[in-house]
This record gives sequence, structure tokens and C-alpha cells, in this order.
Amino acid sequence: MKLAQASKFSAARLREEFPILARTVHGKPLVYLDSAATSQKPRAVLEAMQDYYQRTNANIHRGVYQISEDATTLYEQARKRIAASLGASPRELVFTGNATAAVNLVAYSWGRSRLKQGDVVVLTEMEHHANLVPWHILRDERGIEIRYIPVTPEGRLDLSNLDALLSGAKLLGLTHVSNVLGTVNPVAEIAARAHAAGALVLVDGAQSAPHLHFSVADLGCDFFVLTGHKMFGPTGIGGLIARRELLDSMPPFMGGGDMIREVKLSGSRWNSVPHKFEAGTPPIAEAIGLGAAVDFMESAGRDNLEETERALVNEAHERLSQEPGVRVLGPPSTERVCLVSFVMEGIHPHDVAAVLDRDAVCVRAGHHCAQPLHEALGVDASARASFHAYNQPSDIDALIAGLHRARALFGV
Ligand code: 7TS
Repeated sequence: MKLAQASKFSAARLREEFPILARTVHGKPLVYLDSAATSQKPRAVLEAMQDYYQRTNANIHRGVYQISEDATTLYEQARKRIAASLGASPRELVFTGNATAAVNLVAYSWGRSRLKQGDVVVLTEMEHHANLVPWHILRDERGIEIRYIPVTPEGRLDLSNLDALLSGAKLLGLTHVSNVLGTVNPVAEIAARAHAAGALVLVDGAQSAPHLHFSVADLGCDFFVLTGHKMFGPTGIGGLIARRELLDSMPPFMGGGDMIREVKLSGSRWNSVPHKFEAGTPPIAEAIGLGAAVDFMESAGRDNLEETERALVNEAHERLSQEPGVRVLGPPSTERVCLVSFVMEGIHPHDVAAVLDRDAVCVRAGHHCAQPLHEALGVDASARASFHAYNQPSDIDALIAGLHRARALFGV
């Protein structure tokens, strides 16, 4: 990757590594402000995947021939690099299809083997549906109790009643960064309090791993879920990071090839972790792509990426806050990363997004799979501009100009 050779980080050079950002839509330059939904992919990721398919494509963990062994090595090396980038050991990283699959793995395997009627799981009102619905399914099936940490009108977790909520809880599940508010939650502090109450902690890192530089160990959680496509990687690959003994003690979630040590008609014995949780042919090219994405972030410098993005989010937050008739959701920009959601007086978020699309500005509108959070904030929907380090200040100009056009068009 060229950035690795660059002595000094350049945001403009980073941007050039993303081929899609050079295209036009409706005859206008693409302004991509929906990275919280999925990030764009750098050339290094596209090339790593294409190279795998062109030179090494074979199934893994089973071939005795060279290219199968090479594919296995590439897949397991990707696991090592991805785990290391999050301060974890490769044996603690189970590859899944995405963050949703990782939460479901915990709910199905850990949840169904450990939770019985009346057991308590604590979640927050800020969760993405991916960390709500699997627990709702379990509640309907097992009769567990779910309690919620409320959100303040400013978009922070209200921790004033935390100890009471945690009393008797078996698990606390919370998002590290809100996909609607950008709020960075004080996960380490909350995890310590949950552990003191005897609960395990699941952290949803879908929005934090792409934007913040941290070690999962420092969060003090037991389960951490991530999704590759928001961190410059391809779709179809995510992960669950969990303590080794915890994974060892959990039953398999899905059964099939590769997750077994031995199968007889009378029964099966499981493979060791993480393979015990990776039944069937895994997303090989996708894991390799995510490994390349992690290398890309590291060669650009995680701190450089964070700094570039922080400046963009600060500016977007400031300018949107000054717009008449615009209500920005969530905390000040010092407490948030990666995105700014807002509502405009007199114009539905879907209409805002549709007007912006005419200028090739891509934002998401709706409840962003966080319906309870929108309800808590007293809005049906919002528009959301989200960033990665490949965005540039002129993207914010285009966003603001689009909002002015929307206001003129709707006469508000
Ligand atoms: N958790 C959070 C906090 C998320 O933002 C998302 C996706 C997920 C979990 C699920 O990730 P997946 O890869 O399994 O789908 N969030 C969004 C979003 O905000 N807009 O589109 C997807």
C-alpha cells in the first residue's frame, strides 16, 4: 500500500486509495456520508480478495495440496492480524458473518446454555436492533427478564440507577459507540460495575472498531463483537472475541463440517476454539479482505485516521448545529465519533435524504435499526451523516448546501 511508503500521512492520498470515491452519480461527484452503514473499500482490500480468487482459491483446513494449504495460511494469518489489531489472541477470535451473527452466537450458545426463566439480561435503550432482538427471542423462549439502561435527552447513558439495574443480572450487553448518536460509552467503567455485580459483559463494537484505537482487553468485557464491512473490509465477515475459557465452556451454535474433531453415527466431538464455532466453509476471501483492511488502517496510522475523522465530525457537528431549524441528536462533539444525526423542522428525514441524493450526497434516513432509541428521544426518524477518514471538508459543504436546497424546496 502506497501510504506505507509515505513518510507523512496525507488525507488526500488516503482518499485516492478508494476507487469508488472517484465516481459520479447523477453527473455529480459522489459525496459518501453513509460509512456507519458500510464503509468504502480501499484498493488494498479489493486486490487482496481478487488475488486470493485468482491465485489461491481452495477450501481450507482440509486440503493436502499446496493451494489449499496456502489458503488456510492466508485465512489464519488474517485471523492473527485482526485479533492483534484489537489486542486479542487469535484463538479468542471466532469469525462470523457480521456483528449480528456474533451477538446471535452468544445468545444461542451462551444464552441458551446458561439462562433460565427469570434470569436477568441488562441492555441499553441505545442498542442497535442486532443487540436487542436476539435477546427478545430468548425472552420469548425462556422467560428471561430484560432491563434497560435509559438514555438521557442529551444522548448519554443514564447510569444513575445502574447498580439497581445490575442487581442479579447474568449479562450486560451494550454498544461501545451509538450508531445514531455517535456517543462513546464509558464501557470500561460500566463493565467493572457489571462484573462487581456478577454479570458478564458483551460489548457491541460494530461502530467503535472502525474508528477508535483500543485494546479489547482494556474494555474489560467478556464478549466483543465486530463487523468487517464498516472497517474498510468486505461484507460477509465479522467476529466474536471472547475469553478462551468462556469459548471453551460454551456449546457449539451451529453444527457441520470443520467444527468437529470426530463424527460417528453415535455422536460427535467438537473441534477446539475458535473452529468449534465456525461450521461449514467459512468466508475465506472475506477474512483475507478484512486482514488487508486492518493492515491498511495500521499502515495509514490509527491515530492519523482518528484525527482526520475527528476534525470532520467536529466541523459537521458545529455547522449542523448552527443551521436554523436543525436539531442535532446526541452529545457534544467531544463525546462522539464518526457521525452526526439530525432532524429538520418541517421536512421528513427521508425527504432530506432524497433531496441530498440529487446532489449525489449519500446519507441514511430512518431509524437506523435503533427504533427504541428514536422513541426515547421523541423522534420517529432522523437523517444521519457519517464519516471515515476518506471524507473531506468539501463533503460537509455539499451536505450543508443540500440542506439549504431542501429548505428552499419545502419552503421552510
Ligand atoms: N451494532 C451496531 C452498533 C451497528 O451500528 C450495526 C450496523 C450492527 C450492530 C449490525 O451490524 P451488521 O454488520 O451485523 O449488520 N449498523 C448499521 C447502521 O447504522 N446503518 O446500517 C447498518
